[in-house]
Amino acid sequence: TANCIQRAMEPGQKLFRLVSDQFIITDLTGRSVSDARLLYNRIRYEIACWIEAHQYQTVFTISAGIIDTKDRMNDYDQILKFLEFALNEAKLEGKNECYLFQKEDYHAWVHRQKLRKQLLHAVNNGFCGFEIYYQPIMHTREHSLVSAEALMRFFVPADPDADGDETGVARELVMISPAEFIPILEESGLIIPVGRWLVRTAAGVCKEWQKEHPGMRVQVNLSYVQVAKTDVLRDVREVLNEIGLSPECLGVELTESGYLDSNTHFKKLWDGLKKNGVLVILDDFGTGYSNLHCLGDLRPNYIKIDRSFTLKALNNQYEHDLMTQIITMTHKLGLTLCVEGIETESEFKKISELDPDYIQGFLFSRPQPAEEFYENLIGPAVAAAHLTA
Ligand code: G
Ligand code: G
Ligand code: MN
Repeated sequence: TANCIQRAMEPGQKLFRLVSDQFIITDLTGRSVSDARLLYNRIRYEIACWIEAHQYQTVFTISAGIIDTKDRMNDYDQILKFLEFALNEAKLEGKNECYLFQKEDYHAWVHRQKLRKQLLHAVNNGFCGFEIYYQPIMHTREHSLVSAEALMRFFVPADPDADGDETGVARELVMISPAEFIPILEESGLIIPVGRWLVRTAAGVCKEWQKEHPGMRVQVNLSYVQVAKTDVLRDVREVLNEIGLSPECLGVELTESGYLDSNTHFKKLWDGLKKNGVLVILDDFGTGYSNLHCLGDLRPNYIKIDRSFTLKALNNQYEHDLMTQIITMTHKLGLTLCVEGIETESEFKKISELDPDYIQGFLFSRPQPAEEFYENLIGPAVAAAHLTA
């Protein structure tokens, strides 16, 4: 390998072996990053020739991280750290690739590492930092509360560097978006304990709410990692038994992502949940793979129309007609339908004309903590029930 690399090098460049199969090439002659890329391509060519000449008895890839040390990088340890990161990024790009070091990428990676640690710490400390927010799902015609979607939130202390406040006073908390932390939970497998905790907590909260608002339901989102790696059906049944919540008061929202389609766990879980009376909900309908074939293959109890589709239907006649037909069709199939992402009265009016069963959106309420949900939604729902009684 070293010989191949050396054949590709230019005068003034130096080759060092770092450890095992890692090398460092330095160039202090003032050549540019594009010269570094050219060098990388020549190395790959030399190695490809060597492999070919040896009848493919050995095959390997060559990944490279490139650092431009012109911007005042002269700390050897730091450069090594950056190089390790850069090489790793190249490998993540699929190997046999080269990656040019970018400070922003490095900082994003450091941030993710920190968040990963905070998530792990939270899981090991009674899920402290995790919160569940609830967003109401309303009956379109009756304007009444039917269910709540449980949505995960994660809070971390504000960065102490940001405000320089070292007085020991409890620091402010900042909320991390699930779009950011759920992928990390999934990668690390932590989604499994956190997901179990969420189902248990949300089911318990729903049971409490039912004391005042009988028939109240709760809906949880499941990610494909949970489906693939744990026995979700067993977990769900255990929780329902323990809490004493009827299965039809728990909804499980799943998104068909193409991956799940071919997964036997997924079909088994889906059918098992249905057989046990739990509501199976096809989330994000109208995006990605959550499309017509799912209605046939999966036969969900109910489907949720994604906000992106709702927006199109609000702004375009053709999409509006399409949504009208989809709602008519799902009703003919005996399925329930929820339209997501309604933010204003005028949107509500326009979408109501299509007669979807349920509506979810900021118009009724943003996702909020259980106590606030209780005050703002359960209370008024109970009062309304008394009025009609
Ligand atoms: O609440 P918000 O719009 O920020 O959520 C962003 C995304 O995170 C949504 O797609 C939502 O489905 C997802 N999400 C929120 N809570 C959970 C959860 O508990 N489990 C999983 N798998 N996804 C969640
Ligand atoms: O992917 P999923 O359908 O689970 O995403 C649900 C998310 O959609 C919730 O986390 C919620 O924050 C978000 N959401 C719900 N209603 C609205 C809305 O009216 N407008 C916008 N922009 N987002 C919404
Ligand atoms: Mn959802």
